[in-house]
Amino acid sequence: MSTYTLVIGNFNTSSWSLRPWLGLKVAAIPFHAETVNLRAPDAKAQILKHSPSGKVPVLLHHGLAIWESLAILEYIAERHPEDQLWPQDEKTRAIARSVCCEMHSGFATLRKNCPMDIMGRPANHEGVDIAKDDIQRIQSLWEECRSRFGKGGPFLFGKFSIADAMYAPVVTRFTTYGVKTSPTVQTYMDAVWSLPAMQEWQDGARAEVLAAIG
Ligand SMILES: N[C@@H](CCC(=O)N[C@@H](CS)C(=O)NCC(=O)O)C(=O)O
Repeated sequence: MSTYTLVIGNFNTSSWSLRPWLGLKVAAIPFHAETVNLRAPDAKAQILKHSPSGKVPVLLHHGLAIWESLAILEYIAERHPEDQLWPQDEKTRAIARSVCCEMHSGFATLRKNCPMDIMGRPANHEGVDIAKDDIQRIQSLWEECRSRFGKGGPFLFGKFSIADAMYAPVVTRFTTYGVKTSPTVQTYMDAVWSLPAMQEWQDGARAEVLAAIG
């Protein structure tokens, strides 16, 4: 039986929830997902029952509540070293952490103007132009990771790592808003989308959106 409970928000829109959920799924670590509909009037009260920050995701484990997506992924990586959720080489791992921190603390213009909306496909979304500097930085970051560290597989550091979990919501945004990508970036995005766990998350988003329109 799983000892982890991950409290998450909506599949279609909760970008921070997707990150640890994907890490746990790809590493095949059993967990129970408890969802909170962030649009419900009592959403804040529901979250506050578990999370001191009043935000999701939060991981519940043996009486501990661990909040903040990156802290959750770090906790999982420490408890399951055999899953190699960080690159094994010390210097490469340091770069992977930089890449993750840049996502966790940055790209506010992209996050604000191109919010995650997995099932949406708005035409000519003006947010793409507003966020062009963030989009350019992310694409060059992905290209650099792929060329310097990507030899062992299709992900940023070859094998799937926490860096891919952190950027998965950006992959969905680029798809939703039809962002123009280089061939290298497109190939990377295809690899993320072809993860069975991404398909499962997308199925959750589809079901949620269909339920909302009745
Ligand atoms: N820095 C946090 C961000 C968490 C966050 O903003 N979560 C959103 C959902 S994606 C949330 O809980 N929103 C509900 C609210 O603020 O009331 C993390 O990395 O986990």
